[in-house]
Amino acid sequence: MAQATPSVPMPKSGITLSRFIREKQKGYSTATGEFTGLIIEIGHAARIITREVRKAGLVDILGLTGKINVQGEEVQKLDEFAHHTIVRALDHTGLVCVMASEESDGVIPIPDRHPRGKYALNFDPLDGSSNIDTNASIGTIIGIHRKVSPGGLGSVGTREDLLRKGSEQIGAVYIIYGSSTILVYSDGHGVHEFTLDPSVGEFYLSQEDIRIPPRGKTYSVNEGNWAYWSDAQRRVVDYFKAEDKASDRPYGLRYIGSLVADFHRTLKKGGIFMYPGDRKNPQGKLRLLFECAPLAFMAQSAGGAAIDGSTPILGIEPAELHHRSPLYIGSAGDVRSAETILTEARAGAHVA
Ligand code: P6P
Repeated sequence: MAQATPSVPMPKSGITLSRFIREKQKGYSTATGEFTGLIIEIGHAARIITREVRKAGLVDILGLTGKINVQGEEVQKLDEFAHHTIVRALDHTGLVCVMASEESDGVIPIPDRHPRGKYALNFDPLDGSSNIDTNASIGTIIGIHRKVSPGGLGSVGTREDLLRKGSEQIGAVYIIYGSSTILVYSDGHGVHEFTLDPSVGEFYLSQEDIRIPPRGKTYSVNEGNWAYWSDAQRRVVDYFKAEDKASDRPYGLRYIGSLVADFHRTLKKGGIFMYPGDRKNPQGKLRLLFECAPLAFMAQSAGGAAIDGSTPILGIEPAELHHRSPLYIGSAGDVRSAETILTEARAGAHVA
């Protein structure tokens, strides 16, 4: 007697990352399975980094390497480990032609001994690393481009494949190493979240097609920089703090100081995350290619928005690999409110 199909639907937890993305990609006539393979390899790297992050409190992997990265920041051992893990997981797959990382000065070529593929990756291997020692969530951010430099498939990738507008990305991934490890990816058609079951070593679908609410109830910014902000930026924060029942204000303030964690909350619950430019850093602190553009791609795919204060993040032409940009990202309505205040303040300043 065949087992009757259980009346209880298969729990979403039964859908693995590889099964989900294979079935999704089958729906695309031009899919070759290479994007699928790339995401699965990234998932493998995420599991290895998870293991080290979980051990970090136990093994002598905390503390500093004594090295300084291109940003002038001390490189933590876990940063370096995450960087090398991602490079090693991808460089031999024949899926990638070139990479660039927040931890590398220039481009990362694929060694001649390995085949080269059609994807070019910009990534921040371990964002929020200043939080490593406090056990706060940290994460990996990856932007995916298709090769455009001459030479055809299998040829060497160059910085031309990486130094591009965010609107040319064909995918983005971020991973959060928190109370659990979450992997979120988008190929431009929806944003999907997977949670790692460490007992099985598999990522299982936890939310399909995430949509950012048109407005939220929180704003997220480091108010400790108030003294360095422009009047326009102060007006934006005053707006979200002001009482106005009709627009559900004041908003609550949530700020973890780890971009992937602050963004993930904003993606799921709505609201706005801001890292503005200020007197100390006119272009802000965040990197366009390794942080802002991949998350802007994700936000747009989920119905949200991302600007630098006036221009869509996805429309910015990067000047160099480590280009920095101010970032306002989250619910379309809240980003629009911030943009209106900034624009009016600039016009007013202009008139004055
Ligand atoms: P601040 C972490 O160092 C980071 O790069 C992002 O993850 C985070 O959003 C931001 O910097 C926090 O910066 O100046 O508020 O500590």
